[in-house]
Amino acid sequence: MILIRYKRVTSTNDKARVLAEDGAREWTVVVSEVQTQGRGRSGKKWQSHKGGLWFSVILRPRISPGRVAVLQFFASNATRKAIMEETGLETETKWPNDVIFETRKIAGILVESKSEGDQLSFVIVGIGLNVNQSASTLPMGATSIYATSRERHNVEQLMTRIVENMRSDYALLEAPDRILNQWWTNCIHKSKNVEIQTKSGFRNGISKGIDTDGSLLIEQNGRTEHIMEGTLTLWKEQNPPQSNFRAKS
Ligand code: BT5
Repeated sequence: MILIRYKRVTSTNDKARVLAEDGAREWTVVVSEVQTQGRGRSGKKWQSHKGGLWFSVILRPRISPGRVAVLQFFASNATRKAIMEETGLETETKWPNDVIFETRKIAGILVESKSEGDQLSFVIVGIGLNVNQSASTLPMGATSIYATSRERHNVEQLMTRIVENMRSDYALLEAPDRILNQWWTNCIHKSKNVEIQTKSGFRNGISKGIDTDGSLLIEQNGRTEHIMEGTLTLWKEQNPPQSNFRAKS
């Protein structure tokens, strides 16, 4: 691992992209104490104050561009496992890119990539994990390791463990069933009733699994639908919206 540390950047994904364009090697990692323009999917803001872990990993996997979504699940697995190994907290995954403790979001993943024709040039895996921030500084629906356990942790140690976990599963990206199965086994909405807000409206159904293109399979009235993109809400019981989980995507 080649580690590049900053105190303050706009986004570690931006820094990593410039390095990747310049030919940086796989497993080059950019980490920053603060991000001034940390981002999530579709331009959403990612709050990145001091105390959290904000980093990006440059990868050049030999997979087709159509399979790049698998890296979200790969990175979520590595993050969930590292949290368990380093802190003992049991978290769960939520489609497509969240790690959840109980009902709150503790980590998010942002995968960005560049391809030329049917060749993937590079992938930037951006990971944000709330570590030592107190609850009052976190956005609604979020938690941190400290807010949950009252224990402070070394952010770089957590980062190293996440990267090690990614390395040990890296070869699985070419035949990703094990990555997807592991993600699904630890998924918070496995076989549960969910609602997904998509660009074309809301979809409801029982979440049944994920496909190798990253889409979520939901079943309603015996029909299975693939959802490519959206924000998922999990209903605890069958009576929305009073019992809505507050974790946001
Ligand atoms: C994500 O997006 O969850 C991806 C977050 C990726 C952050 C990392 S940090 C290192 C790298 N550099 C970056 O600039 N990004 C990556 P999404 O699923 O779109 O969720 C965004 C939503 O999460 C926001 O709209 C808020 O509701 C919520 N949110 C914002 N900041 C949060 C935080 N610190 N903890 C938990 N939730 C947060």
